[in-house]
Amino acid sequence: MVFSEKYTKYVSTFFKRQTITLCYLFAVILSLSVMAHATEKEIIGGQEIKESFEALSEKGEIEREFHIYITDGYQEMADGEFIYFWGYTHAKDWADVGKIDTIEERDEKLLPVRFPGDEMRFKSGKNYIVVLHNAGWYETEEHSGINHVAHTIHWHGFDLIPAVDGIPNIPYPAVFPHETFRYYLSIPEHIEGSYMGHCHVDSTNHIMAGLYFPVVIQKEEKEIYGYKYDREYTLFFSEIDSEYMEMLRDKGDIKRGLDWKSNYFMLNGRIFMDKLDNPLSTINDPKTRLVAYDGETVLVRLMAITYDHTFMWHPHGYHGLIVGMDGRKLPAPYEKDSIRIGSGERIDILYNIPDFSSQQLCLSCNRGAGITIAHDHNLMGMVSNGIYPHGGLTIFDVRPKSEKPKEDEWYIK
Ligand SMILES: [Cu+2]
Repeated sequence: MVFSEKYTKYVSTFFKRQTITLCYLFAVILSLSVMAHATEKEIIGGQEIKESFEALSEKGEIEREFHIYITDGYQEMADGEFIYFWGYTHAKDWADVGKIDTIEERDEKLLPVRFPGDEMRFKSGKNYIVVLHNAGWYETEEHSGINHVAHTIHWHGFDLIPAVDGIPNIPYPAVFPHETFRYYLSIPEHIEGSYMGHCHVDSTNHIMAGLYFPVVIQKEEKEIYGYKYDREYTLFFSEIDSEYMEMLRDKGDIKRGLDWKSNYFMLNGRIFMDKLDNPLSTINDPKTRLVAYDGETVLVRLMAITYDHTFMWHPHGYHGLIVGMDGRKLPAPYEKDSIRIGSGERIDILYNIPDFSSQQLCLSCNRGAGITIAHDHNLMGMVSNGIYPHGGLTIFDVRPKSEKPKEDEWYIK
């Protein structure tokens, strides 16, 4: 072999070896980077609906993508108790923050989890994608039977096709820890009103544990079914059994569904406390204290999730005009002062606050600014942990027009 041939062979072998080494190094770096950015596993749903939404996305016709996470936590109640629960939460602006692996990561990336979860709001005639992430449990005992459970979102009242309706295995599997599922939602032009989302896996355990949140579909700003209003509140009644929840956290025996015995009855996940300045009480929550100004019309979107309690919403001082139920306009609205609501129902009620701002005659008599109470009149619901009036009670806090802020900065959208 002449020198030049020998040299060529040497150089070629060298480069082959280098290439193999480089490929190996590249593979190692790639797998390390994949490990460092381990992603969630996406559960593949309906291809047809996915493709149609990809086409809408290319045309810029997806109004918004929401990312919602399921995890567990403790809710501090106004009476000082901490209740273990499961809930839906999200990051700032409902952004995608990827896989959650540790409690530190969860607390850093996601807003504190609460039940009910935060309201999700859609516009009539628009398309949305909601991505459900199962972020896993962080508060359970190691041996608990509920340590590896799956969830979904059932869009209650949306009348959807099974592919995005959140019923496990009809036809797509539910979402286990570190998995995701994409819900494709097209809201028809003519649909508006009040709805809710909740999990539909082992529903008695999962829903009662706290997996529910209000949903609003809005056609026009400050208008419902053609009726104008000045401000609105969503009031979500629910009940929880703190001892059963502790059993789930510890033992996780999901076959004890008939042992549930609610000991807390709540409005927006809170109870009323007779110590009026208690910061966790219903009346000190801006979403639950019904602040209004003389002469205004207030929309109350009443919702409920219950095990077997029926709530009876009863404001003192006001009859409400029921304009919609379960996401549909009532052909003949009617007035009531005691409004029964059971699990899954939504009732849209308008309260016309009379304009007596100059008189300020009295409290609780519908003749001037002041405070009137509004509460569950099925009186079991006025007791939590055995004590009255620690239940679903809030107040109408009607203020004179002169105190009305120029800009309703606190108005809850
Ligand atoms: Cu669930």
